[in-house]
Amino acid sequence: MQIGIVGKPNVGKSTFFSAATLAAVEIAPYPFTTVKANRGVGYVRRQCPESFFGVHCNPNNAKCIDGTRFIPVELLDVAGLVPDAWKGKGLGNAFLDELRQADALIHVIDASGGTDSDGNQVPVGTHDPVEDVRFLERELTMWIKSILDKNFQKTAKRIHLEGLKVETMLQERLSGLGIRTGDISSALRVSGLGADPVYWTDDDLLRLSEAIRRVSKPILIAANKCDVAPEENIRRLQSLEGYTVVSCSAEYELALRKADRSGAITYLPGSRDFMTNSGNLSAAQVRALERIRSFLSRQDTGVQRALEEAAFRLLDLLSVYPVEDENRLTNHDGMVLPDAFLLRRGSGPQDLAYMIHSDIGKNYITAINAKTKKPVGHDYVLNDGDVIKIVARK
Ligand SMILES: Nc1nc2c(ncn2[C@@H]2O[C@H](COP(=O)(O)OP(=O)(O)O)[C@@H](O)[C@H]2O)c(=O)[nH]1
Ligand SMILES: [Mg+2]
Repeated sequence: MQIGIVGKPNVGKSTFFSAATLAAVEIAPYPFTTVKANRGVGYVRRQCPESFFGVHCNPNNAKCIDGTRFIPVELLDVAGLVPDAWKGKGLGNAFLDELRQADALIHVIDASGGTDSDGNQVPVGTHDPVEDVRFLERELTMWIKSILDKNFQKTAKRIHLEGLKVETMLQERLSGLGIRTGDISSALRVSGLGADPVYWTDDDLLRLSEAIRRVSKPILIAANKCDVAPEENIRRLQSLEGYTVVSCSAEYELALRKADRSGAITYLPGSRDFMTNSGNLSAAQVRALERIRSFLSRQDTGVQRALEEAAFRLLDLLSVYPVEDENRLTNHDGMVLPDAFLLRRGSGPQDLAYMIHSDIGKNYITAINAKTKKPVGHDYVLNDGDVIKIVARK
């Protein structure tokens, strides 16, 4: 699963990204951590099934603290988006192309209204953050439309003359955009378009692009800089229809995680409290921590919650634990409940098998539910917290 952190310059994307990817506890390096500088791993929390089984887990791809599993998700810090990026302005299409593989977006907004449309600093309260929401929607929609527009008439004629399926053509054009089969059909349905694209107008294509954006790149709004934002701005963002909005202070979350790292405090991401450990903090550090503590008495910093809302609300993901021995709950090295995977709701055991390895997916026979110790039925769909042994042909 990949979540893109997007927004115009200076809203706090990199701060959010650094905070979310600064592991509070030492975690084994995950394969994709080294891919690129702007890629990193964040963690979403789920209750570990260890308590259900009365065992103690040995996590491999994550950490488990007091029965809470921190499960990895890949995060992508995307360079600042400026108006008309879809036409190639600024980093333009390079920026947008980075988003191709993203399953969901966290749109970081300066809710304080202290950053103008181009990312310049302006006095707090002078820019309307709701404008930024519409701006990103438009950039993404126009980007998708520009992909559909290329040689559209020619392709439409071919479909018309040869009686081809329009879904196939759209799927081809949008391949690499992380769009699932089914999403295209539902986008076509929503936009009320006929099967023959020769008759589609430019407006039709715009509506279709809009519908495709909604299904393929769901957006969560992180109303950032809420530590300095006027209350009114947060309220207006929260009342936007069709959006999940999380008010955030990426700066406070980063400060807390750094202080935790240094040993000055003990802080668990997402919590509303921390413990001060060291007596030799400077007066300035003490004041900063007190300011954050008073902020936490009103709300958490929002960073952890934003990731979890994106994973579990927008993407509707489930956590599933594959094991090789359904009685001991171990992998081949004897580690108990080693890995947690995130899958979309509606996935079956064979989807899990494919995630582990394509060969295991191909050779899949059945699966055993470790909670019941019984093979699952043919049309079994996975539940959150399932522990599954895959049975595959050797
Ligand atoms: N008050 C406040 N400032 C923040 C917050 N997050 C980021 N900033 C500041 O906003 C500026 C831009 O942050 P940066 O992460 O570089 O933004 P980016 O260009 O979107 O990556 C920096 O001065 C940050 O310290 C926040 O939650 N609250
Ligand atoms: Mg940045």
